[in-house]
Amino acid sequence: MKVTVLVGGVGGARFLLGVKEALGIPGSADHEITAVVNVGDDVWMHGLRICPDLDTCMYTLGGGIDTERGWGHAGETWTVKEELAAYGAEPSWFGLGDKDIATHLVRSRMLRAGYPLSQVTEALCHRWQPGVRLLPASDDRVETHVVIDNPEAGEDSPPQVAIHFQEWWVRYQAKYPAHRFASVGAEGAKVLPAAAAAVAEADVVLVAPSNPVVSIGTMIQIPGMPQALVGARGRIVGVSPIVGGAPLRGMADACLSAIGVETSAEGVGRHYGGRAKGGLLDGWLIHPGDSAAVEGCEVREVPILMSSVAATADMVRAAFDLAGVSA
Ligand code: FO1
Repeated sequence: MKVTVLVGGVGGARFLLGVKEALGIPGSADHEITAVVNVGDDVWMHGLRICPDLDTCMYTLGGGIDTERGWGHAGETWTVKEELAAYGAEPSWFGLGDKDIATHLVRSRMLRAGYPLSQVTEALCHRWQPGVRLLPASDDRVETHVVIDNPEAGEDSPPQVAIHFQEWWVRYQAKYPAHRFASVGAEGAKVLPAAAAAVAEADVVLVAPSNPVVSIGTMIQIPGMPQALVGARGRIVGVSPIVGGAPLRGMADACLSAIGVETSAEGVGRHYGGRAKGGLLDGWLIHPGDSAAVEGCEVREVPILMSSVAATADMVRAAFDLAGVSA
């Protein structure tokens, strides 16, 4: 069976562990998983191209993630970060670990040599063996920037500024309300052809419980992706990232309120829309106790807390069942 998963960062990586478990990977040879990963969080820092969601998936699936943080290497050290701070080299608010920097050095050198991000990712994955094909949603730059009230507003400075998503997320912990999100580069970008094909040809497409605005939302708007989703031969089933009116981790609520969407399983389900009504979803999994009516989409209540790989695998099997497929 061919399974394609739309994923963002930490939540998406944990979800992929459950998809592997549900399909008996590694081991079974008659299933393949393709993860189409958000590139909107990607950023140039200190001359290095950092791809947080691709790296989080690669490290998590390859067994190198720091499970406490959910990002970066296990057993990390921060010597280079301290040295950069000693030089006053900004940004100092972003946690670049020594081991993680090796990944960014290899990636940046390959990008500068002209390799597309998809080939860079394939090369990095030779080391990590994630057991899942990791594809960036695009080889092009499509960065999420956030419009906020200017933190240093003065009489001659603009009332609003656009900052990179990472600055909003990491430096400011989203404490400045986002007026809107801008996908810088989206107009000239195109979906990675292999990612579009993976969506179109899959027996089932799963939408991971990632941030519906800045991970899933940005990805499905990349030119070419909507067409792939409309033409997908398999059913498209999503898992709510919101349980009991709150996100399980991260700050999806801050993102949802910025676009005027209610922070609830129903709000997100309606935001994605039912596929029979021109939206994304054929099916929508929500947690017991939540309720959601989404026109043109079948909603089911199953436990969706990723409390263990086994629990996540159960949720994935429920998604397969809702999609009318079985491993
Ligand atoms: N998240 C933080 O909250 N603080 C950090 O200092 C930080 C550094 C970092 C470095 C590399 C990387 O791949 C991810 C990193 N993240 C950090 C996580 C990242 O900002 C978010 O996980 C994603 O961008 C959102 O999914």
